Amino acid sequence: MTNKLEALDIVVVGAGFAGLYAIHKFRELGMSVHCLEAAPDVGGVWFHNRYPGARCDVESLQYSYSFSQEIEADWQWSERYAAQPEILAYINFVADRLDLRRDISFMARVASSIWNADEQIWHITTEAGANLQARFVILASGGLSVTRKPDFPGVDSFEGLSFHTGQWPEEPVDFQGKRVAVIGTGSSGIQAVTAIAPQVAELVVFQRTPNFIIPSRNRPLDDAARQHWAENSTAFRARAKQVGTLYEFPSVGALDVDDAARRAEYQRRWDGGGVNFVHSFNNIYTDQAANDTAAEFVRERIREIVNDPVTAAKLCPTDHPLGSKRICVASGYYEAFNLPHVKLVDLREDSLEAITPAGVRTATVEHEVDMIVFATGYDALTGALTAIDIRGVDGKKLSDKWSAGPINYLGLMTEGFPNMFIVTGPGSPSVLVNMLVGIEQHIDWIADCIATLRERGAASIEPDVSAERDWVTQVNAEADKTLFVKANSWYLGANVPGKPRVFLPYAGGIGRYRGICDRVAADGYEGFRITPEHAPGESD
Ligand code: N01
Repeated sequence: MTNKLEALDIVVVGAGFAGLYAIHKFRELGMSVHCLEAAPDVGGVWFHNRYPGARCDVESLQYSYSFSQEIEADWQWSERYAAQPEILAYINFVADRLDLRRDISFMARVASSIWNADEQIWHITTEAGANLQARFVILASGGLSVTRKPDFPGVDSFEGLSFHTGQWPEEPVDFQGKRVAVIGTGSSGIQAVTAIAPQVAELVVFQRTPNFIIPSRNRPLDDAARQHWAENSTAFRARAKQVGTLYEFPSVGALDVDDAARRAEYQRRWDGGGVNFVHSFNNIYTDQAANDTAAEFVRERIREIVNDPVTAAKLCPTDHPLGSKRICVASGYYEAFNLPHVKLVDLREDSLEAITPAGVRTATVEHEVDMIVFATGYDALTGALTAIDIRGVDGKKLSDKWSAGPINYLGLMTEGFPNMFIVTGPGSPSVLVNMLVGIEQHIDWIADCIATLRERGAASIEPDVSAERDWVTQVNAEADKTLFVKANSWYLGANVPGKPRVFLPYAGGIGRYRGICDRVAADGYEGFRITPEHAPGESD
């Protein structure tokens, strides 16, 4: 990559869904934009998550861009829930269609981003030593892009093949006839187990926390379903801007109806499949007693499906409310434990002591395997941001500022780091809504903001300290209204030792969040400090 010595208007970090839309959007505004991507091609998490069974649990028709009717009309999804190869093909289709690659440098992992207050310019450096300058930096580096492999003793001593679901190799992995360990039973682990189980000679699943897993009921999309979407897409997309994903949102609580009606509703949604189950009643996320009824319904299904009662009991989640850890979706997961060669190890009974050259050793036994799949998650929402050496006003480091939690305003910016925008990071609805809806809302808002600064001849923007303090309070207050705070989840950073325990996403909903962001903009960017062009350094 050649160095660009003249300052660009925009540098975008990351060429996933968010970064690609950002390139398109800023080009449309006539701005110079360049994107830096660590991977060899576009796709973000969908480039890396090639593990068997990887599939999105937001329906494909909704998990797609809405900004271009032409793109929507020219792409056909084949299944209700698209698998990773199809999502990656879609992302490539969009990149080609909009000719985005000419403004992307691949294999260009950003090492640092340093603000120069005199020039009011960001200086960005890649690990390979390329340098860029830009007035604005858009961090579209992904909320679930920094994988986490626990520091198990001997973790690197294994002599077989090992993989992390989030860094899966491009070449196919042959599981046929192999003995395989899967460590971790979140969304990635359970999908991998479901896909791998029929292929292998032996599968050992290492579970620390059992999760609630709803069947997906995936199926091919027929012409009628596609036509229904096409005919209604304007209305559907408008509604999605308010609710995120188009689930059925009821107006009654789980305890407002009698037992028979409640069970019937759970059964209907279980049979329908997907995350829609969590929205069976309007208080599943907020009322423990209501949540208990949904949780017990799922536990009954587990006991019904899994033949061995001891294994079924281990698979039943009891230590957190349903949905307070990200709900999982896959058909066939519980059924896999009825296969004679699939075994569950409950790490709460028999702790994981070490990875050995031959496999995985627990307190009681060494499980010898040919392959280990680490499905152990991510340093979510903040990991990709603090991994970059970002220094703002007076050389202040982002990682220092966020050492006790990611202080920010609207999830979009943080004080002391002018002209640096974060896409779907902490403090925004991000992972709690359909990512595509959140991404488009963010990029559109940021683009309007930057266009307004240009019109006003302003040089920089950053939040007020008081505005970000109030926003953090609001984010915490929204979380406290929910049961999310009752689980040790990655939403709270609880999966990363030493990470501050702070509920990271904004739980107030995308509709309310959108309203707040729009109002802030309409009120002249209330809570932000805007520095005029002719007064460099004034924001210090
Ligand atoms: O990661 P996770 P993921 N010893 O953090 C276990 C999205 N996504 O990659 O729960 C033993 O959820 C850990 O155990 P515990 C989605 O938002 C979406 O699965 O911490 N076990 C857990 O079981 C999702 O939520 C889709 O006790 C250890 C697992 O590893 C997010 O990505 C598909 C351990 C990690 O689960 C992340 O999902 C895939 C240790 N030391 C992903 N450390 C779809 O759309 C961790 N674990 C369908």
